[in-house]
Amino acid sequence: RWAGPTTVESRASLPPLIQGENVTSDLTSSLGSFTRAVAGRSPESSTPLEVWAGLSATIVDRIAEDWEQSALRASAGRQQHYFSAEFLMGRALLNNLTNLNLVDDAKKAVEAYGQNLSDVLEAERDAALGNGGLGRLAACFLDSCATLDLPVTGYGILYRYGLFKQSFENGFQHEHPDPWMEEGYPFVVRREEQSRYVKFDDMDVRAVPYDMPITGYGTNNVGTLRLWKSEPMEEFDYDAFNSQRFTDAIVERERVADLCRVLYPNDTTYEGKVLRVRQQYFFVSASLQAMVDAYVEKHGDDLTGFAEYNCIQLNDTHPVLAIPELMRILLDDHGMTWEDAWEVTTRTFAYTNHTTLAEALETWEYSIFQQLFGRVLEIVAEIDRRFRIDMAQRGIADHRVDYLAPISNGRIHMAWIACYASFSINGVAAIHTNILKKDTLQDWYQIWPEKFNNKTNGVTPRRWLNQCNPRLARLLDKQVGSDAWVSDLDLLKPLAKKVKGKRLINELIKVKKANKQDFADWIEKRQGITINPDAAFDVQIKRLHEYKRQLLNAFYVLDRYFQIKDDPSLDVTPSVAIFGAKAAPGYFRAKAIIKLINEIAELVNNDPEIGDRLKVVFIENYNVSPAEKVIPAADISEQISTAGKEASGTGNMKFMMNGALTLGTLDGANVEIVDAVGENNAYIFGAKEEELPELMASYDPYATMEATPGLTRVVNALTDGTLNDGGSGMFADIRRSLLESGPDGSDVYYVLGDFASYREARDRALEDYRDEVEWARKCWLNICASGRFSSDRTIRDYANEVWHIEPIEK
Ligand code: GL2
Repeated sequence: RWAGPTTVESRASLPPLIQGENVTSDLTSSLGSFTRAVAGRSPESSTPLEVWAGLSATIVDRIAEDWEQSALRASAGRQQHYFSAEFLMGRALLNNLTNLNLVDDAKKAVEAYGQNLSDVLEAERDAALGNGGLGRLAACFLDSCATLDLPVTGYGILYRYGLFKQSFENGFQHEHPDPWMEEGYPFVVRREEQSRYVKFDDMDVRAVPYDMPITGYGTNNVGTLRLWKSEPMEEFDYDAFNSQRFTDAIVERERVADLCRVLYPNDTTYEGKVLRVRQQYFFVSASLQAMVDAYVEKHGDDLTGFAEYNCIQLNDTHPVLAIPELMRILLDDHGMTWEDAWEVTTRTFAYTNHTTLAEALETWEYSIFQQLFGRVLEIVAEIDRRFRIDMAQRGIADHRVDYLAPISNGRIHMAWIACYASFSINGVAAIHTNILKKDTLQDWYQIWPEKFNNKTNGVTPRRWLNQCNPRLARLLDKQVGSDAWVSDLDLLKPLAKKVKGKRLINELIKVKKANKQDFADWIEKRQGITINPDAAFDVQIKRLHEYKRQLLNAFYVLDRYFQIKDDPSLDVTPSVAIFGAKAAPGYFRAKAIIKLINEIAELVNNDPEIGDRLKVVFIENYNVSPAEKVIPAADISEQISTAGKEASGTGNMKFMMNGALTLGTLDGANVEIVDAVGENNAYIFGAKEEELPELMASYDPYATMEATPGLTRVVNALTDGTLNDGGSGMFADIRRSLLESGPDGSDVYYVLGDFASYREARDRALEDYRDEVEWARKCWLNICASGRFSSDRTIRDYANEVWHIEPIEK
């Protein structure tokens, strides 16, 4: 078990899962061998990164046979396949050590060479093959599938560069490449012999799978994440290399490698770039070929039964090209009729929608498809033709048909293809699924209500509680009487009745204090900022987006700053506003908000009159690993999106599990969090989703600003010289977005409209925070009520209601 940055402990009472004569000495000797092989020197003089590589290889060595057996067992029956352009995995080593119950032994093994496990674990780079919630959800799902012994494989892309690294220079965000596996990465294994060819009209590429083992908690079942890498068809184009065209040949090789080079850094918006659609086709084509080949090998080349044995979940529209591609494979490679192929296809796919934001619904220019894959376009056109006939027969009005058709206005509509061809369509929280039904996908809902279902997101309690918060985990072990809660989080529910227990609550207070001290030490060391661990830690960590309203949070901080300046003796609960966020490199206004928060931090943190009453921390290069540090230390969880805009959110669940109280709007899964814990144990504010249309119709942001005490001063600070945007004009742009009329202004996210209500709720939370015991009781109730936000629950629901798969027989 990971016990913060300085010590590592594990649950000593449990026997290691891998039984052996002497696990520790075995581990020590294989760690020695693998480290020597990687580092080419003794483990004692190797760097922590080299020992990390050695220990990681040791783990892969340990699980290799279980992995092989699990894959065999899974392929015996019906299987589920999870297609996703993003898997935000984070670090792997501690996760695997914990699952195998080898933390203690690893610690001893590492120490036998004079090394320290914490340093070794901290040397690991995050596998940041995703942008945010959508990618991290895929990672949590794989963890739950392995733990629940379900036959599920993930498929994605082996990006050479993960999500960019963020630095702040003079408060501005700068982006740097993240070559995350340049120094070697033992947790993926190249499966050369499983390579497939993917054909584009303008190039052919070889797809080579790199498989990552996914261990589960308390099981020897090991799942697989298959990440495809693009390579030239042949290692050398000998003719070209041996002629004057040597450089052309090199350039061509690079063109192929380019395909997987980089993850597109947009969260909830899409970029209509040729390379992006190439990436999408590349990984779905390779994955489908492998699936179909495996089917043929087992069942022969009659593919009519394919959907009995295989189901594919499409994680958003990014992999939707799999629909026409499966049609192509069935028609062209296996000679099926259109009708039979369509029957198989429409019984294979299930589609998850992750956002209602219009800018996220992928559509591709017709001409891009023409250029890249004419045959796939032909198939899409035939789907479109038959769709129009089908709809006409159902009596759907022409203009509706035209709107919903796969091809309209010279563009291909990926979400419409998904809705038409999938047997299941789901949203990711109750409110989100309802918005899909009544709004975004209303026509589809009218035609096929039975396709629609909700699957509220969840997060894995292994990484997001057991590993990142060992102190709380140990307290829960004691209360439950075992570690059974780690794979059955509902076991925490009955513990709610212990909320009056003085001793328990005091222990919880101690846990939180120690976690806060750890975070304070970590951030001091990392960024040189000193914070008071007794202050309330108020945390907003998520991608930077206007709809998530980091601006509302920043305005509160500024307002409080001005209040203290007005009355230097003001008695307020000391608090630290903690932010972590990356902005998409091309999202100007999101970058402006980052600069703004950094300027506010500069102003507030350096004002001696403010002291400990208010501090602002912006965690640089926020990612999975920093999240694991800050979530266990949080007191207040900021979930303040404009109602109706955040499909679910998953950070909200992680905070709840770790005993932070939600300060939020009735949006996404916040609605269900409040429902689970009761409104007295959360701080809810702001306009509701159903109220907003009417509110917006008569909304006057300027008048609202003027009518809200203190708000004008805050908004004016953007441009009156209080804050400095380095002459970029960024802050004036923020002000315009709020106050000016027109489509780019008008405060469309209702920041000023919700300000008063937000301020009231946050003030109230900070006031309540002063009563340490009462506060901790609310935290306890949140922890105990978090069971339904375990991704185990989500995955069970998918498995039973959509995938129709059973745990594999062992
Ligand atoms: C998102 C949603 O914005 C977020 O609310 C949700 O929790 C996740 C996972 O379902 O999906 N949709 C999306 O496109 N991204 C998300 O994080 N990037």
